[in-house]
Amino acid sequence: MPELPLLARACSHRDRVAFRTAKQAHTYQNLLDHSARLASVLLGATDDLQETRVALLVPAGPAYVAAQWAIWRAGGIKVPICLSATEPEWEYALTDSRAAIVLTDAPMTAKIAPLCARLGVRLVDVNSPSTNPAKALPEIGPERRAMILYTSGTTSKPKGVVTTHANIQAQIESLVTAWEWTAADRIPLFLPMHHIHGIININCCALWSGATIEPFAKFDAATIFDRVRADAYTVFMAVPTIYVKLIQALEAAAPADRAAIVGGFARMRLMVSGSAALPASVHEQWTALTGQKLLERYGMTEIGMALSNPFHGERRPGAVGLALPGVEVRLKAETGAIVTTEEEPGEIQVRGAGVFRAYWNRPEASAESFDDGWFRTGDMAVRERGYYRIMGRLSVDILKSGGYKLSALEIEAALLEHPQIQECAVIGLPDDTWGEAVTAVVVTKDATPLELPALRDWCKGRLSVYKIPQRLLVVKELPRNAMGKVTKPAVRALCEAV
Ligand code: MCA
Ligand code: AMP
Repeated sequence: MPELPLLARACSHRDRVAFRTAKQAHTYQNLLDHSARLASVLLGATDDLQETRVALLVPAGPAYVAAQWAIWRAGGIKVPICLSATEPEWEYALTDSRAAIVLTDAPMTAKIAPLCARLGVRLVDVNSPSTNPAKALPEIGPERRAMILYTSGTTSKPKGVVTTHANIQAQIESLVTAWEWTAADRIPLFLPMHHIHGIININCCALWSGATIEPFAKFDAATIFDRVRADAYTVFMAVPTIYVKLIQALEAAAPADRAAIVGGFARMRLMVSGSAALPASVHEQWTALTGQKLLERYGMTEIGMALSNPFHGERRPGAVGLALPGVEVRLKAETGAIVTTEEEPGEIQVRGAGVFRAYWNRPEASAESFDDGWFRTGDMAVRERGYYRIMGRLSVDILKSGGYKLSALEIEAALLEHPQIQECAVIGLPDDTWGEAVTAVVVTKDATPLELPALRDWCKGRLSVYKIPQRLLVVKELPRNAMGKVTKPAVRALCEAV
């Protein structure tokens, strides 16, 4: 029997279906067997990977989970990387984490093999044949480091967020309890598998519970609608941009189709939104269309989920509810005092077993991000009629677009490599579909015109698609304060004026 609780629980559901695809059903036992074989391959001549970093480049599905469990069973740290990232972005994650192995599948092998060869990283296929004889697997304690997730912040390059097995278990148990997951649940999974939303909230919670996941290579409204009208799901989780896209697609559907699809949504026991602010208008539109009251929650890579509207009780549009089980939340005012009354804003600070261990190899950033044992989220909130409401972020250099957290500084650094760009400032402007649209305000080196399509083309291969500016404003000079520093509020005002 495997030691890790997540795997022990999988054993207790061994005959249930963990993944269902259009072609096949995969039981929990299939995943356990696959992961044991692969753990043996990863171990090779060693008995324990001893926290070796293993990058994971596999789409959502049974092979992803087999690989994740194999890394953990062999004693490694899983570093999931973005399937659609550019080569420089992959290289950064592999070198920063000092990954020794990349685990991937046949379709991705050709894409990453040259980089692995250049960096001297071992490339392992997730479907490698088993070693003979199978190796004994090491004992894995809860305090062992399990995962590094790269997240953008106020530094130019993303930081690695390190969580232990105990942190991950706490994050899962909190949500399974709050949202009453059971083995009877069925959920689609179309979110990327290098972020908490896909990894923990959907994948790990479902598998902890013995539930069934339907994986998709990417989000596609028409595909999802076909399954929703067939009552394929009991639970649904997505980012606000996806709800906006679903509303647009539902409104465009023929009335008879729309009625059938809406019926499928209405019959689900839970629909969740998170990763970015859900506009109250979208919340209300969704209820008007489907009768479902979305449950909005708030979380962060460093802490998992922290605040949630209740499963039973009022789900208030524009609010994120209360602290989840096992999570302590406080607001700290600008004065340094802990907020004790309603209507007074403060920074959200979080404490609990799900809070990450540290940033990978960044002791100073790790120390700075805690305030007397509480994690400083950098998000402002206020309590109103009992519930927290998110007001925004402390840093203007962090954007959220399509549910992805982006660093303005990282995008600015990339744009400054452009031969025509002298100076630039990146901000997020409100956008009905994406939440925020990446907007670049630039000063060019000469009078040669710089157009958005050409700039976007140039960015391809350098930046992931969601980091590429959607809007461009060319100006003579960037607004600066008395100290000569570019001021982002003034940059925003400039954009709003045109
Ligand atoms: C893509 N496009 C964009 C953006 N992204 N345009 C503006 N802003 C963007 N952010 C454009 C592309 O350029 C392309 O344009 C077209 O949209 C289709 O691109 P594609 O990549 O196919 O888009 P998509 O597949 O429709 O993606 C939309 C998406 C995706 C499904 C909403 O962005 C997504 O999966 N987001 C979720 C991210 C997530 O899981 N975040 C959670 C992290 P053209 O057609 O002109 O080429 S946060 C987290 O984990 C915390 C803990 C939490 O609280 O949950
Ligand atoms: P990430 O680092 O990608 O995990 O993103 C975490 C950030 O997403 C948080 O710090 C918030 O700024 C934002 N976020 C997540 N959920 C919500 C929400 N329900 N409302 C507003 N912002 C959110």
